[in-house]
Amino acid sequence: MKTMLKTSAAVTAIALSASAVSAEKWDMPMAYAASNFHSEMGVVFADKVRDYTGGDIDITVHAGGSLFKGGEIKRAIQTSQVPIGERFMSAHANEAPLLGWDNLPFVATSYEDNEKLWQAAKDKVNNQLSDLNLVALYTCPWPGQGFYFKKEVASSDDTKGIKFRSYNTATATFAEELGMIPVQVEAAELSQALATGVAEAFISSGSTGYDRKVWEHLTHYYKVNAWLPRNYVMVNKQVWEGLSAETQAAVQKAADETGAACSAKSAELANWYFEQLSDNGMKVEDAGDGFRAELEAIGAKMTADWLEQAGDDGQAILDAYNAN
Ligand code: PCA
Repeated sequence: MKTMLKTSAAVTAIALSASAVSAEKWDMPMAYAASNFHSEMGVVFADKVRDYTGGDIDITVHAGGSLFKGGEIKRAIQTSQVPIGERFMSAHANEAPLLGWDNLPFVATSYEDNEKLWQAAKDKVNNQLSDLNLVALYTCPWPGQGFYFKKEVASSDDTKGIKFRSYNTATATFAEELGMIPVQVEAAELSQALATGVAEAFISSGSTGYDRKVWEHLTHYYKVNAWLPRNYVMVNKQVWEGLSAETQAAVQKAADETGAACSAKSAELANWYFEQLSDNGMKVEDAGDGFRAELEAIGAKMTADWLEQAGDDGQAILDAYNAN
């Protein structure tokens, strides 16, 4: 009996020390404002992970580019400076064109179609991310993308020479096609760029315009709804592969639930953001027919360019999307 007690005490001690050793603290840099729904959902995810792993993984969210700037987050994860983080997926399309799958103008402009496109793209995107030493846990769409200006714009005649804040190579191309001068600026630094005149227009959702209070500098928002780009929460591949199957399943469950909740939140907020822009004095309207026709022509060219860069995999994604 005595021996048994001793043995069981020893087993308990080992179990305790094993769980103490396996309890991991993960810092999770995120690129966008702490009050933005993406970042709030990052905190929901962290809470779920803590819950479903029984405290084995304890994630601390660092929003707003505070730990690593938006443009540095992917590399920080790839090189194991942090195990996990979040970023805008198509910002990485310069390195891996396939990751621009969600940046194709006027291809999938509702949440439903955007989800359909993601289902068509998912396996290929995950293969691509694996080559980059990353594993995506969940993705979440921004509301539709439209144009912010500080004057009325009826066609490209009105956009020539404007300094345009872009967030990836595709939006820089869009700007150039409209005769504008692109400059890449992080969302976290957007208010400052507008205040100092580094940028005087940009493309984004109502969400980022609201977060950055752009009505302090700009006057017009055109609801083009060109695409719904996604953020993704990614983890370093070795870190992921080092987890037990049970822990992976717990983290993935947290990720699946958070991804679905985040997407629903985005849809729920889309019009609310427009109301906030409008309540703060901006003119929020649909682009005029002439401007829209120009944007659609540029969009078709951008999709053709993407297909050239993304090759057969890109074509397969669009084919699968169109077949459904
Ligand atoms: N907001 C982010 C990306 C897309 C969006 O709606 C930004 O403007 O940087």
